[in-house]
Amino acid sequence: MKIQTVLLSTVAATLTLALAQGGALPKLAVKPTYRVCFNQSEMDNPWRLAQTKSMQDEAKRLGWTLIFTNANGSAAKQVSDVRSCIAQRVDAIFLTPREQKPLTPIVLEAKRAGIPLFVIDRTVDETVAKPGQDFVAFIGSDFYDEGRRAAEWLVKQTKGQAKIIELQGSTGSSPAIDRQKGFADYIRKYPGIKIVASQTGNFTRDEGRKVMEALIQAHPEATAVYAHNDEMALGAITALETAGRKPGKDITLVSIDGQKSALNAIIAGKLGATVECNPRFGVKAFQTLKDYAAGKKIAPRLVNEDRFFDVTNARQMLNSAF
Ligand code: GYE
Repeated sequence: MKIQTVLLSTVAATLTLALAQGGALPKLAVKPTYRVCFNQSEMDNPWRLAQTKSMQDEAKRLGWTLIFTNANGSAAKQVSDVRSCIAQRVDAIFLTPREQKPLTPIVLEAKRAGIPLFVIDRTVDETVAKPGQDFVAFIGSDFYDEGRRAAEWLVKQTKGQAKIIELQGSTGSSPAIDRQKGFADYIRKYPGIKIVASQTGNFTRDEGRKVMEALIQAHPEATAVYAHNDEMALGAITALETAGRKPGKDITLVSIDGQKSALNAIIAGKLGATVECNPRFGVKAFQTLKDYAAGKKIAPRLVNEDRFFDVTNARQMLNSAF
């Protein structure tokens, strides 16, 4: 490396660090109502719809003004959505970052602008922007553990023998990264369990179906599917049936989210199990904001409790699923 490059990258690293670590979190006054932003990443599956509804319902119940933006699956649009919330001087921001890295600098920008920001559902790059330091808190599920739980079920169900096709979530998103890792770390100690192919289906049913169409052609030996969300698992079921396979019989599927249609697929014997990922954030997110304004100590990570659904409880839990 040339000396200038070394110097430049050192300056850049120091700057990032200074920006990330400078100063306390912005304060929030106690008020009867607030004007807050909710910056959603996309609205293309039941999970997102349920999450948005839960935020809107709670804002309505409290009589707060909720400015809602939808990035339509574009990290760049989401950055400008947050920036426009900063420009509007809202009281606080709830951000559900589509991807980790591209959404990290804007979190630091909100802090510099004096606006408290809550990261909900997915997270940012926490080595650069830290919960409790650069943003108030992360509220969401433990995605690593969701991946681990899916693996644990699959290993048991297949008695330690499986050739797995993995359908990953949106590339660069924290649930895709952590669900991949939690699963991979767990299966490492089982020599009979192998991932034969892994590709992104972008968390959508249609892409899940298309990707599975191609992968099952290339890997007819597959005996299991691990999908990072239910929508992709449901798409995969369609693709597998078209290819003449029998989901639930000659191929075992496990996924994550716990939406109603997935529970119905479990009842129909096609999907094996799904780890819940609770999308109902409204009450918790708004309560955390109120606690923060009141000066209470907020834990940097507020982790949601997630249930687990399989043939033993799907029918009974159906009504409580989203
Ligand atoms: O699993 C998926 C959604 O970020 C946890 O995103 C969320 C995930 C969820 O699109 O269905």
